[in-house]
Amino acid sequence: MKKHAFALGGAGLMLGVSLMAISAQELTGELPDPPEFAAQSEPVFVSVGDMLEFKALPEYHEPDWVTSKYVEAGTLPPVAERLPKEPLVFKTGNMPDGIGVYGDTMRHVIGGRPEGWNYIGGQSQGWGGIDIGLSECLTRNGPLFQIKAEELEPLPNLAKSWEWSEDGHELTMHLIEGAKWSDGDPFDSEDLMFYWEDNVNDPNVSAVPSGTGTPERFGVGTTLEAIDEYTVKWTFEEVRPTQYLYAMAYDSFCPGPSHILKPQHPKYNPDNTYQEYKNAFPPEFMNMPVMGAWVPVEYRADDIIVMRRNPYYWKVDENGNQLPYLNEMHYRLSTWADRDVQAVAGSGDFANLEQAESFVESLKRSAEDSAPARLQFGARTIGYALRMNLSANGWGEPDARGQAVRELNRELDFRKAVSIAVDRQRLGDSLVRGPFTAIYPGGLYAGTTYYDKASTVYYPYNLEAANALLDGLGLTDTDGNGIRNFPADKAGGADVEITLLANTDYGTDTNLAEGVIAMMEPLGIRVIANFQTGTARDDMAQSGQFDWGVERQGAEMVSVVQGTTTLAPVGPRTHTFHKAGTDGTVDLLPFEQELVDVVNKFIASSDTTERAELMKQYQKLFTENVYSVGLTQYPGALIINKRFANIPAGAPIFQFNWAEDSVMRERLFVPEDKQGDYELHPETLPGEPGGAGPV
Ligand code: BQZ
Repeated sequence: MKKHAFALGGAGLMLGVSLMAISAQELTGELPDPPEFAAQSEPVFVSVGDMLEFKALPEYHEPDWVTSKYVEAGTLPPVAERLPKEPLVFKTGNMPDGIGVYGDTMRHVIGGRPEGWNYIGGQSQGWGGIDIGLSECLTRNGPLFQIKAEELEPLPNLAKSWEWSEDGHELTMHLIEGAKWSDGDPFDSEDLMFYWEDNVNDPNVSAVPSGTGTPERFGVGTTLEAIDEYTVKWTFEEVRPTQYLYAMAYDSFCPGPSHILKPQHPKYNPDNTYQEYKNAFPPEFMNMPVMGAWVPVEYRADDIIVMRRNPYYWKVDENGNQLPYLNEMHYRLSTWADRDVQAVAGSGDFANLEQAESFVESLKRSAEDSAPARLQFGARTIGYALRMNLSANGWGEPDARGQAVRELNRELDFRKAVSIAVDRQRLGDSLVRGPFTAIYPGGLYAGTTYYDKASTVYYPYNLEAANALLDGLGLTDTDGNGIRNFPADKAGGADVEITLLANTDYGTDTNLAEGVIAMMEPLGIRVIANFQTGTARDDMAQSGQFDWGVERQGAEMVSVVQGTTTLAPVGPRTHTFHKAGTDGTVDLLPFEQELVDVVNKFIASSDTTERAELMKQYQKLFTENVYSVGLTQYPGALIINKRFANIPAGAPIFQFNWAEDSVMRERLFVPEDKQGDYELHPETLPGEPGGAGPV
């Protein structure tokens, strides 16, 4: 066993005294408890029936101007004919400020940019709540933060009810009946089947922009069939896998308008390529039919997207008022950091304060009595990790250097060395000082339902041991330039150079990435920044074109039940940093196979004790094998302009979904005496699909 050590100089590496081989036990340490940080408000826990139900009401109402300008003019059917047989009714008792009034606008500011309106064809609309608002889904998870733990199950939405067969393999789902797209076209099971058959199950379509629209998201071997226009039946290999109900919510089962998408799909229009299908509805295409509360009516590149109320929206309050209360929605096309600034300053209305570098300034300005916005911190549900591409069989088509890096990534001692070379406390402090950040060892977040500290293995900062581990892997600096070299038979014995992918839309992502790059220097590893804007970064991450990536973690690390199939590579395309290679298989490492088995058992189980036990096994496997290198974890804060009413107490910025879903924007309203004059297209409705805009 070679026994070298590297006494670490600032710039280079020097041969020093030898070090004993290091055992795994010596590398572990006591994980410090996160500093105390109490969320500023707690949810009021209720049952689903306290929040909503589906039923016909004796009468319905709409804004007066809709009646006088459209219905009485004969260009729009009466509101009762525009609503489904049994609309979704929000219960007044669950609305903090009760029945609302019509008017006003919510002014979002976002850092993304719209690629187009074909969400199920894989196009992003720029995030920040646009797609969440447009793409109503079979079930709904965001508001689950206020559902009693013992009753936790996805909320009904486009699917108003469902029942399991005796043997637990079949789930019959009943759709809302008589609902319509925003252009008046009926919503029915044809929309679901087009999404399922011609997007999720068509490998030529990367269904939904986050890449989660894959068949395995709903279970290997799962089938879906339409029984009639308002009934579908799922058939699963597992018995009663309630887990998949979470996958039927945003972002992975939100059907698109098949009546205008199908004619563009190559299966129905052989003249079109898949790329032409994906791009058939560019951002300039106005009035895209949606099931959401607002319809895009104006788009100005790099400036703004304006949306107007959907006259066919299928939700009402208990007095029969058709929702939404807000007539208009803005998405100012700016940066994510500007979203925080504008929300605090009052020129914007909403922000998920998620970049820790903005905390102190935002807190200072929101503390003043005159502050236009309310800022409330929630639990620590934002976390970052360094993820390594673990595919060695071609995912992302690496060159020789890239292949050599991936083979290193698959070595536990390499991942351990990288992990213990990261000073997590210093990294967190580099973002913001104070009680916010916590050392995050990877895996499930501390403070969440399935977290178990005793199952969490932590390898604390230990630079000397890190270098010894790399020595043990035969990575020595053979040409004396201060950078270790691959073994001679790998990448021609070149310097160990690793690219690090990060999202330039966020200062936090690139700050953390820069920190990791700096902390790898004493190891004699050259990490090269590969910083890309949001959509490009997302595309590179989803297609495997990366060695390492610093990335904000998904909801699966917070709630486990949301995004469960991304916890391990249970299918060829379900995982974020280990997908199938060119032969269609995922070259799982032994511990990954164990993770897959644990996750599949979790999905197949409805026993809460067993599920908790399985997640302890998951956490131990994940952290002792450094599946990803946890970096830092901190709380987010919801910033919403004070004029809005019906904001649910304790709404987290990120838990089962983002706050744009959780606060239920369709129920928010502004009391008349507080309404601003922000509507850009007052008393107008969306026009014809593809038309010029509001009429
Ligand atoms: C929240 C969110 C709503 C995507 C996006 C963005 C994409 C990712 C992620 C967040 C933005 C905001 O997050 O940062 O606060 O408003 O939109 O969808 O980061 O690049 O691909 O997963 O949700």
